[in-house]
Amino acid sequence: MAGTIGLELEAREVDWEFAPGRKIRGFGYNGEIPGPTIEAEVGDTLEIRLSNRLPQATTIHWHGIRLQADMDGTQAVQPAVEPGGTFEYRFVVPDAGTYWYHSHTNETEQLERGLYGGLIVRGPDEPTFDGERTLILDDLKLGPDGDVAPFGDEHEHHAGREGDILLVNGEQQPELQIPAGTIERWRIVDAANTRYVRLAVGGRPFTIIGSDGGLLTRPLAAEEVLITPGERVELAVGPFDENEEIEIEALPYDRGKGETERATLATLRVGPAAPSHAHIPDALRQIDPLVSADAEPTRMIDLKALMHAGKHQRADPVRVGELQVWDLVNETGQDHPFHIHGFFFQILRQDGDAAPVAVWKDTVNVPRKSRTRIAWLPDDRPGEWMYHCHILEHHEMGMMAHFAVVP
Ligand SMILES: [Cu+2]
Repeated sequence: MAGTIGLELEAREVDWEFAPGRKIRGFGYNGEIPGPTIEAEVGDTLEIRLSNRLPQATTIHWHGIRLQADMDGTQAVQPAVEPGGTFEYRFVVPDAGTYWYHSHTNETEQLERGLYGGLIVRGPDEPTFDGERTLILDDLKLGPDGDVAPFGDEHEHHAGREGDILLVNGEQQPELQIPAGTIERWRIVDAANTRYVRLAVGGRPFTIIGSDGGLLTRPLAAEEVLITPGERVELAVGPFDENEEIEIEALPYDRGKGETERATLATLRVGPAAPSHAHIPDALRQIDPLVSADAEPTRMIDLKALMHAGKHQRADPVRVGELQVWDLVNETGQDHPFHIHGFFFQILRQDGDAAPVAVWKDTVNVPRKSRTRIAWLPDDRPGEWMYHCHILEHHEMGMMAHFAVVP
């Protein structure tokens, strides 16, 4: 039975102790960074009252949720909530998966300071695991004085903002525990402004079971996975042997700004064995293709032009029920994670190759000098929507466009 989940989220300043004895002035929901993880079941109604105790205006975007346009949390659909003000978000969560919520106002500062949290929606037929955790990845850029580095630096506008301090659930290099012999479901979100994370679990094999819009059609064996800002991935991790100590790592990746160094995100300590009841079926889910991978594009989006055209761009409207096949063309020298609000798409091709597995996405990395073809169907939720690069500094600079879904 679908229910209603009521929650108050108070955005306010918080002393953020991201490492023992190291504090900065953060922005949190209910005093926490990340904010409280919201857990719901498919069909539930969320009634969330945002109250703003910050010294600046804010809004909340419900990243990945197929909600009505007026609840999307952008300033295209609501006025920003001024300090002392409130706003009531009310929407149904129609799809199982790993989502997240975050500020959509002065994002470059508000997300860097911690205004984000997880949103988990469970379906009736979830695979069985021995444990589950949500890991929200982030980084933090500090100045020489140990405080958050100033915002709006010219270099950041082009290259994005990356910090040396890597965070998992708001903490630098936390220790995680897992019982030996067990398999856990890890729901991972990249909440960083810019940082790409090529994630590995000590070089051990794991299984990718989900992406932005819930489960894949079938599990995929892997030893690493790239997660770009805004994206989610779900992994089945384990089993490990007693007393093992495993580094959860970010492997080097070059997004067009030079290769990053390998870094430790967290340490996983394996404790005494526990019985396992985990079962990952060979078929996780049915996803019907929207269209064949050879479909001709109905629209081309030139990311280079989008990046340089400045703010307040407007793209052509799309009509409810008319299939969209978009070619995302990236002729710039860096990768860009393309995010569309309110709708899922399927990846048809990446640089000419058909996508290996059907999956619902709302954010996809378009590597530099390449193109990605996506298909999506505007269902009956007309209104004002947008797409943008999820490197927040690019978004702020204007690498975005508003568009209407019209009846
Ligand atoms: Cu970008």
